[in-house]
Amino acid sequence: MKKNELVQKSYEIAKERYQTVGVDVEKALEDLQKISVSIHCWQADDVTGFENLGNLGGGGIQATGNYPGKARNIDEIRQDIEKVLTLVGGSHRLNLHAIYGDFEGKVVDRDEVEASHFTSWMEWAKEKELKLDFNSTSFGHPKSGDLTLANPNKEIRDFWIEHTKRCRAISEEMGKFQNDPCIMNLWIHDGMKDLTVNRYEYRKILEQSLDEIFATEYKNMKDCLESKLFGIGLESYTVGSHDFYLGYGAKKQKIVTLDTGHFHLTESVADKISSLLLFTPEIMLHVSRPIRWDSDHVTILNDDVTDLAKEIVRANALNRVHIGLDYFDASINRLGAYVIGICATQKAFLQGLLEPIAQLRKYEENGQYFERLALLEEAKVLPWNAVWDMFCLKNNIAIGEDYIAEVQQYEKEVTSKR
Ligand code: RNT
Ligand code: ZN
Repeated sequence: MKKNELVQKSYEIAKERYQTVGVDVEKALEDLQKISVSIHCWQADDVTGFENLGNLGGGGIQATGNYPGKARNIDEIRQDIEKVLTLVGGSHRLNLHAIYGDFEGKVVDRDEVEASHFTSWMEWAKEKELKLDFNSTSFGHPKSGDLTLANPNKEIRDFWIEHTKRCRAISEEMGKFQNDPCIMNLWIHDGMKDLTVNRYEYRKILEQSLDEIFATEYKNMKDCLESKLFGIGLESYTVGSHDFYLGYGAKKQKIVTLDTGHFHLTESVADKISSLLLFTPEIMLHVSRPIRWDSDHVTILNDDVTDLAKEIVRANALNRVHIGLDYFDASINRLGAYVIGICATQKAFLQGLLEPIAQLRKYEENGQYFERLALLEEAKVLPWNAVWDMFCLKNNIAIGEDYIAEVQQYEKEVTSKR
């Protein structure tokens, strides 16, 4: 039997099987189709970007590995993303960092970036039916040091305030151009390697910098703030901790970004969803995979990710959660890494959408906790994979593992020649 027929057949059976637990598979597929993933541009080139400022050093972030074929310029990144889009279903977004501007060989420092440097991205994205999201970039620059927006040194702080303000203005232009809000994420690495006696001071400075940055109100962009537990070289203290941004976000009604790699390893990020939904306007996600620490391994389908997706679906909050990816593995085929992470995220949401939630809630209402636990267990092994294959078939993309060969082919023809 041909693969397509096999998929069709399994799907029909799965559909009936799901009916027995009151789940409408077609509705789940429709909903999955509408979920877009904000694809991070930085997996394509190990967070290098296109600035022409020379070898920056500066720290704050690090990709490890030297797998051949990384994108070396704007055309190659676009080519790679276009290829990725042929291998995944659904319509998506592209998440750009400020260092990925189209600087045309010119030296443009971070306090000089402007919307014109992103015009070609906006036009390209429109052509590819992608919406853009954006990020300020405070790492990898001589002025990055240990402290940027929280730096007591006014000159350095002002430099980063100027950069971040400009990034908001760029995001506004992107949002206007694409007629859909551009989500701008702010992550800074600010912290201390060793014990500090000024925790309060730096946080106070950061609060003031943010107030200054957010003084201008925009209509076509949305701000989000990303915390972190610690960074390499900054192990003792992170100014922008989760408590800090949670407080700031709740007070100022800003979006808080949850990067799944930025918490204690036993902490449940899924559990944060419902609280954030109550006190902050929306949520931005960086779906990643911590290994021992925030190692930014490729997102895979694991309990952390499915729990997260299920919580969002259970809270009926798909319209309030922006789903982005964040990892940069330089040790394997980078394009394949994209496909694995995007599909894993979609699969997690599909599992959430296929949950027999009505029955589970009935059990809970009746205090039938054995029944609830039993059905939760059984739901894990219902034939969601047949529905996933159907999603691939409907989207006219490689089914299941078939993308492996396509990635290999692209490597042979394109990336291995770089
Ligand atoms: C770093 C943060 C941040 C970055 C990107 C490149 O720990 O997760 O989101 O990964 O901005
Ligand atoms: Zn992140």
